[in-house]
Amino acid sequence: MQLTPSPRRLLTRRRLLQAGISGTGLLLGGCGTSLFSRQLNQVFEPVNQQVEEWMLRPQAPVPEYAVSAIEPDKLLINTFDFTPQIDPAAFQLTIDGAVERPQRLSLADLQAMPLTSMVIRHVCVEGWAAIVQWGGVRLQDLAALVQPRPEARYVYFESADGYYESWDLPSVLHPQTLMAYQKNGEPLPVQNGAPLRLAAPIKLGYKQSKWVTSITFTPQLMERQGYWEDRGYEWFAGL
Ligand SMILES: Nc1nc2c(c(=O)[nH]1)N[C@H]1C(S)=C(S)[C@@H](COP(=O)(O)O)O[C@H]1N2
Ligand SMILES: [Mo]
Repeated sequence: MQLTPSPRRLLTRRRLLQAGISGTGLLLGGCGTSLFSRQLNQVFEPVNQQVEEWMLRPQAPVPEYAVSAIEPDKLLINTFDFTPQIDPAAFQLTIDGAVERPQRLSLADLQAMPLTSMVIRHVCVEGWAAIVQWGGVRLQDLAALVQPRPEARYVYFESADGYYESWDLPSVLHPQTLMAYQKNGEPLPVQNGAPLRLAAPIKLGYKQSKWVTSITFTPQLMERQGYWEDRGYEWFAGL
């Protein structure tokens, strides 16, 4: 695993545009797909054909709900131990591992990236579900920034409370997999994972790490797979 300390790169919309990533459309808009493909080709070629293929394979978006369908009282707090207090001004997200350009991003850096908002159903294996709106940055956009190497197959998420998770790369690159900093149109509450948590309609609740501090691309799944997985729960946990 590469742990090169990277010089801090300031993420601006302009820089994203220079990298060939536009803020609109991406894989969700049918008419934007070919333009996005061309832009991605510029970003990746010839670095990473396998990852590029996954990014461009059309992954059907999960249908979303209307804002009026949000169920604010149904999203229960589910935290295995304690609620870490993270100073948002000092917060840094590390993205490293099998990537060409490791990054350390502040909340301001993340908020300067295109914001995606979605209203989806959160499903916990413990027998409850809630329709919730999440707003944040697509993992797909973060991947385009760090440029996963060809051997990257899995992604590990470490959290400030000691929670950890691993995901398959295609699910990470799904257009509705977000690093969220908003819930129901407001800044993410600390109990729900502030400043930054995973949110996606394609996996069960326990895959959706709160208080994420680092994201690491890896060639292999390690023995340590996830907090609940290592206690007997299913790893893929797709919905
Ligand atoms: N860091 C961390 N992330 C976590 C958990 C946790 O205990 N710690 N619990 C998981 C479970 S089981 C669920 S259902 C959701 C709950 O998210 P919520 O508390 O925002 O409703 O967070 C997931 N992410
Ligand atoms: Mo859960």
